[in-house]
This record gives sequence, C-alpha cells and structure tokens, in this order.
Amino acid sequence: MPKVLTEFRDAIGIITLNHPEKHNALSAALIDDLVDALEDLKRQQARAAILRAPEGAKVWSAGHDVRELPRTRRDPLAYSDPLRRAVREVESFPAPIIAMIEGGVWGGACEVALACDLLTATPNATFAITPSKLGVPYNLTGILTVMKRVNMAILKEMFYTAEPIDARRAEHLGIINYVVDAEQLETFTWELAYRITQNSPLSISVIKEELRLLAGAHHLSALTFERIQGLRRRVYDSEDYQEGINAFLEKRKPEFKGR
Ligand code: YXS
Repeated sequence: MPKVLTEFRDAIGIITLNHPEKHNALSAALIDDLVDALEDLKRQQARAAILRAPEGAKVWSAGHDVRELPRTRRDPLAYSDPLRRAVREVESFPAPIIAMIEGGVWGGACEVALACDLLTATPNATFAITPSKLGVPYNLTGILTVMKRVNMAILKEMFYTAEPIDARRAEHLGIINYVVDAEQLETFTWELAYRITQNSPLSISVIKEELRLLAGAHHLSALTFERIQGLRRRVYDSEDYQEGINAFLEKRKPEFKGR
C-alpha cells in the first residue's frame, strides 16, 4: 500500500501522506514514496502542489520514525537521512508547495511543513519541534530551515520546550499563512494554489530558487562546521540520546542525566 497518494489536475499536484497506522511517521519508505510523488509532479510540470494528510487527520505527521533513528553512535540526521532528503526535495521543487495542515505536526515533520512555501491550517492544528524531548542533536541545515520561518525568540521556545504551538499563534507570528475552518480549508487551499498557477511558472520557479539560495546564504568556516559536528557527536554518542529513544519506545518519560 503506498504511503503517499498523489492526484494531479489543473496543473496542481495533491500529495496525501497515507500511513495513518503510524500517524504518517516519516519512515524511509514513506519518504521514498514522497520523493517519487514529487518527481512525478515535476514530470507533469505541476505549477503548484499541496502536501496534506487525509481529511480530518488528528496527526498530520508524527515526525521522523523514531524506530529508524540510529542507535549505533551514528549521526541521526546525516545528509543521507530520509528526513534530510525530504526537506531538500521540498525546498528544491520547482513550484510552490502549500502545506495544508490538519492535526498535529511533530518533530521533523514540522521542518518538512515549514520547508514548504506556504502553510494553511485548521484552528486545531499544532506545531511541535521536539529534538530536545528525545535527546536528538538537530543538524545545521534543519535548524536553518526553521530559522527561515520562525523568529529567534519563538524558535528558542519551540526547541527548548518541545511543546506544540497552535495554528492561531503560528499565524499571528507569521509562521503560517492562513488559519481556515476545517470545512473550508480544502477549497481555500485549492483556490490559493489555483491563483498561483495563473501566474508565470518560469518566473515563480526562479524566484523560489533565488529565495532558497539567499535564505540559505550563511557563511560557516570549515573550522566552525567541524566544531559543531563535534558538539553534535557528543550528543548522539551520549547516554541521554539512547535514553530519549528508549523512553519513547517504552512509552515512558525520559530521565536525562546530562551525560
Ligand atoms: O505502539 P504502536 O506500535 O501502536 O505505535 C504507536 C506509536 O509508537 C507510533 N508512533 C511512532 N512511531 C515511530 N515514530 C514516531 N514519530 C511515532 N509517533 C507515533 O504510532 C502508534 C500510535 O501512536 P500513539 O499510541 O502514541 O498515538 P496517540 O494518538 O496517542 O498520539 C499521537 C502522537 C503523535 C501525539 C504520539 O504518537 C506522539 O507524541 N508521537 C511522537 C511525536 C514526536 O515526538 N515526534 C518526533 C519524532 S523524532 C523527530 O522527528 C526528529 C528526529 S527530532 O526529534 O529531532 O525532531
């Protein structure tokens, strides 16, 4: 059963995350299907795309599949990690992607949603950035993705508390574009996508790429990069990293010891 469903009409692609048993956790298999869907829409020259969960979803996506996080002192968010691949594919897709959110968005799924160009959400949607809850040392490009959308004061609160913020607050803070009642969300989002398709796809696609390049233009020396990687390694080599994952899998609260 595909973990992602795709539709295409009026130059708009609709990608629906479709693994409800695991709350659309971003497993390698789901990400493979997501990337295939984006490739397919590229071939069909989609002028806009909508990334959604099934109607009425209580969870848009539960984030990285915790069962797939490495336990062997390996970087859990290395370049080749499925989550990293998903974010790169979303950001480099040559047309705007609108994340249409119902339900909770957790962890790495928050980064995928915030990597999209626009976000619409129902009032009950929530957004939680959760690495600190699991003991995961988020990676530089992942932090940069969310920094592009969330101001520093709110981003620190989200990273440090790992608590969800609701769609109304996110809209008020400019993190998402629109909060729309559930009954109107699909039509509203479709009409937003349709208006985009009536403009020049060539102009929009080059502007999207320019915005991606300019927003990601941060100089980091090789020495700084290696220093950060060393700091991150101390975290994913730690007992706390193992404890965070064990606690999740054993459905209990983690006890972090700072080592
Ligand atoms: O016990 P079974 O086998 O039925 O499976 C349960 C959960 O274990 C599973 N599940 C997940 N499996 C792998 N990875 C996940 N992220 C994940 N989330 C859920 O789905 C089955 C049903 O979950 P359950 O019983 O908890 O459902 P619920 O309705 O009571 O609660 C739904 C959630 C989403 C509130 C709850 O499942 C939850 O809090 N999930 C974890 C959300 C989260 O912290 N995600 C971050 C993952 S780590 C990540 O994204 C990055 C690495 S980072 O941490 O750096 O941001």
